[in-house]
Amino acid sequence: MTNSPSIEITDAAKNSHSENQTSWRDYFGFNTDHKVIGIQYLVTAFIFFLIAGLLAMLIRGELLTPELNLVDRPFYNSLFTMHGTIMIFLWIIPSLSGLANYLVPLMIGARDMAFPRLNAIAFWIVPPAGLFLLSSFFLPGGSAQSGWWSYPPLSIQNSSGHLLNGQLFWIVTIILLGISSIMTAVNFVTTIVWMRAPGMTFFRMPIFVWTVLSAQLLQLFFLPSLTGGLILLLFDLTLGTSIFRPFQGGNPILYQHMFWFYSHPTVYVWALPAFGIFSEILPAFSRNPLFGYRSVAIASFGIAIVSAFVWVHHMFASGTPGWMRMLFMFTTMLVAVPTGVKVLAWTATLWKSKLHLETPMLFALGGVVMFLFAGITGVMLGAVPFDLHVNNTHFIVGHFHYIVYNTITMALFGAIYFWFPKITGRMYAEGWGKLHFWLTLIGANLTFFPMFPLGLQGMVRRISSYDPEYTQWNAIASLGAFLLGISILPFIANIIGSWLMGTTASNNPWRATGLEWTTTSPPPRENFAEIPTVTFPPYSYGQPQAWSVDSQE
Ligand code: HEM
Ligand SMILES: [Cu+2]
Repeated sequence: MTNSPSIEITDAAKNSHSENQTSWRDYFGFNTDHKVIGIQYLVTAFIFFLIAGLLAMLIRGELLTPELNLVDRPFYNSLFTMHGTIMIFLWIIPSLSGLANYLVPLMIGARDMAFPRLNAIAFWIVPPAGLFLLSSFFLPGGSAQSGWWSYPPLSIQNSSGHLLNGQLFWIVTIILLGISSIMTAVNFVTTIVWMRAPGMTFFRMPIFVWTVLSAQLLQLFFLPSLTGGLILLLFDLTLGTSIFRPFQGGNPILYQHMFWFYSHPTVYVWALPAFGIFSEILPAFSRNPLFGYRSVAIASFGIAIVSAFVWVHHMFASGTPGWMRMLFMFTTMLVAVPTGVKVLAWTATLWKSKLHLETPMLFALGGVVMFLFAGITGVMLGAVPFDLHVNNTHFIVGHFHYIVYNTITMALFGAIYFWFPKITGRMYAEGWGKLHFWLTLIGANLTFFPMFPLGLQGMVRRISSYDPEYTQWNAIASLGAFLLGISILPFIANIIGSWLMGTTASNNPWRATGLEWTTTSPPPRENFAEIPTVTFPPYSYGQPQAWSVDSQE
């Protein structure tokens, strides 16, 4: 018994490959296998992560001491703009697309994504777009310098002329990456709705699949707002229109709405899959079913829906009228409800169980605890009076790095260790993994915690020199950042070394319950010898064989 849409896939697969083995050459070409594309995304994104990380080291190097001594001011502006842009659009988003690409078809019992060629096209937009953005460093006048939001009028005013070449490159890059992301979103939503194996009802899907579905629906609905805003910005920049130009009757606040209407929901495009990762790893390493599975699944949609109505909390200080501030303060606080459901479910899953503290579990536990800091400071920022006090200070930078590094990047590392045996057929080295975890946890807190007191004391963000009173906390943050830089080395050594010569992994080394663990490690070209029929709910630890396929272990 197979479901009908998989016929198209089998065709696509036949065109590109007939045998089951993937060779290293496949990774450098146009390949339609979702697993190859998943790895292409992950490796590409990781390279951009290293580049943006180097830019962060330069930023923290400059901020090590109060004086301006490493770079000049325009280049500092380039640094934080490119760091933020690359980290978001070329690390977080593509790495999560890569992970979801690899896992979702396996988890729902499909042979590939719904549109394999579209999938490959979407990927192949990313590396050239990223290189195009990087090349803007070498333009006369350098890269874009107006921050990752590119607010007008700063991003379009023609004071030096040069500034704008970099800005042009920036806008074109983000439009291209947006087109790629829309293709990806169409593909995931179609795949999850139509390609599930027999018996894989919505409420038997692993939570990771739920979170990908809700995140990709957000992409589909809200990304057009950013792309539209950027096209209008491009008009103002190149054609001399005045849509956002305040002195010629344009409205710069309109851009802020178009930007944040997407860019708040996008925070959940990153965070939801991270929650999905926690929801896979915590049950596997406590050998417990996920507590409150249905509530967690529904909460993913709850978070997605509420997150669509909070964007004005980024504009509390933009002359927003009082009633609107109150309204969006309320909706912002509301996000804590479905999020709280998840945190409670994770805690209850761990309750009174024996924890197996291998590297993926350490990263998941660390990520959940760090998320508490991120979430609590987020609710604090949702309160208008508090936000107005710390607006545009390092408190904000601290808050969102607890999300993007300490929660999401930690979750991604946990996911890579967790599924490494499945992806490569080999085990990683546990000792190196643990070293990576502890260096990350210590480094990340040393780097980002000092930003809270600094912000409360009034140190604004996006400045390259500061008053001597801020020296101590900044020195700690910079040393922490260098430690964080070092923490990546054991990771790289482990991944490359283990991939080449790690011990062979069994099909299900963690005794986890997802469908992906029932096939071989690595899985064959079309994932399953025979499409499985699902008869059990997910996370059925302590139950008999959950799937009606032969267990190969
Ligand atoms: C490698 C560790 C990292 C360090 C040491 C670091 C450090 C910093 C610092 C110091 C700033 C503030 C610059 C300023 O305001 O003058 C900053 C800004 C920023 N970072 Fe990071 N960061 C790291 C990782 C990340 C990650 C993983 C993301 C993921 C999305 C990210 C996204 C951003 C964004 C969006 C900005 C704002 C840029 C702007 O103001 O336009 N960072 N980072
Ligand atoms: Cu927001």
